[in-house]
Amino acid sequence: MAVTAQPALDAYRVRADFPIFEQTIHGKPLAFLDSAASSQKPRQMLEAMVRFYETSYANVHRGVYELAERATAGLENARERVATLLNAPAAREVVFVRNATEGINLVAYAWGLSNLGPGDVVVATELEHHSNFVPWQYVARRTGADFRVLPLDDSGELRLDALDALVGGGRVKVVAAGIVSNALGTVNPIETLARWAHEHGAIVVADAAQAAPHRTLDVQALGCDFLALSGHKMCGPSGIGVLWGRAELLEAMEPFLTGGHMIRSVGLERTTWGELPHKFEAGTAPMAEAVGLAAAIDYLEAIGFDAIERHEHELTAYALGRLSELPWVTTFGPPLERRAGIVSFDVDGVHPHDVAQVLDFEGVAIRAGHHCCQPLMRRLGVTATNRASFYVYTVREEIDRLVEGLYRVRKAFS
Ligand code: C6P
Repeated sequence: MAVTAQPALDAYRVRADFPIFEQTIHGKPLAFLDSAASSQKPRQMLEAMVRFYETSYANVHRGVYELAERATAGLENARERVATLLNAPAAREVVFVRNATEGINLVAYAWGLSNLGPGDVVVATELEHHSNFVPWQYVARRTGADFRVLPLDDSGELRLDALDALVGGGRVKVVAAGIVSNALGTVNPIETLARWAHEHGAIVVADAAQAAPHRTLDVQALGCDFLALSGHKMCGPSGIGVLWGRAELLEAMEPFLTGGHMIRSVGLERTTWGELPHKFEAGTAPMAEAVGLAAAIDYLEAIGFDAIERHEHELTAYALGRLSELPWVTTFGPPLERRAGIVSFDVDGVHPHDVAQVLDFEGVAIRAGHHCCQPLMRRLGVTATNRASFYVYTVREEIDRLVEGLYRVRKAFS
């Protein structure tokens, strides 16, 4: 009797939760292969936000009436939910921000401006998204610290062997690294990097924008000091992200944004700051978005992060196999074992924007460009790549349609 391996998850059933797939694009079913840019939204998350707006909406942490209390409970329940997701020691270490970019800027400004100076070294990686590269480069320049970049090997993996030489005798204060690369899918050895950083007295700022949607994260096991993520990449709404930070670091930091809600008391001469996390949450909170993010986390956990990771691994193996049938396609990135559900590739002689446009007519959405990773593009010797990225609702047929579309691209441009 033939034994068939059980698929990690039933992506067709999952897909039915996402209203976006009920339409056609250019008369074709939608093959959405751009989840690394932003994910689609399940009905469960959308309904949670509508329910909140219809039954529990008011400003939070201000009113003493029933609705305000319900809204505050929604926001604070979401904070607890995120803390559990990340295995954070305390919910007050979870700061709601707009997105991962804002979370990293918060650390760069509020920690970096007070803790960096001449003689200090800030290390980012050549693989980094601009969001965990530019803020550090900028704050290093503002403070007189040295900004250095950890190089990659030819398959797009971090050259950890170059770390010691990179800092030389310098005083390394920050190591900024992504957990998963958005451009190549490389899964970085953050734990090893964090051990090295801590031995040198540096803090580790982990960019989890591409990791949080797809894998179990444990800030204590990772050993990082700060971690940032975006809700919109993990089935949640746009407009909300998370910065997690170790309480003692957050407590010692100056605020990033100032104004309403983040204060303890305001006087004519001087203002004092509120407790964590409020010190970092100036202005009205993204409360409906927080409720949506909590529902998205519930949704992903019900599927299971192990199943999600296995599903994406199977799809990536399939995609790499199918693309290897096309001798005029070059793929970039590390071996399958150290790669998440992202495949970057080049089609001989055709600019990625043209590739993406032809594919769009076939209903296939991919991203083409530098993926906010210009230092990486330079390292690869290209200005842009095509990128297909997978998620819980991705099915093999979409990868087949990508490959069929690439034959059309080839035909159109040969
Ligand atoms: N990457 C992509 O297509 P924001 O925009 O703040 O939600 O996320 C920024 C960000 C930070 N780090 C990584 C690793 C990312 O991938 C992203 C967003 C999108 O790859 C848009 S450039």
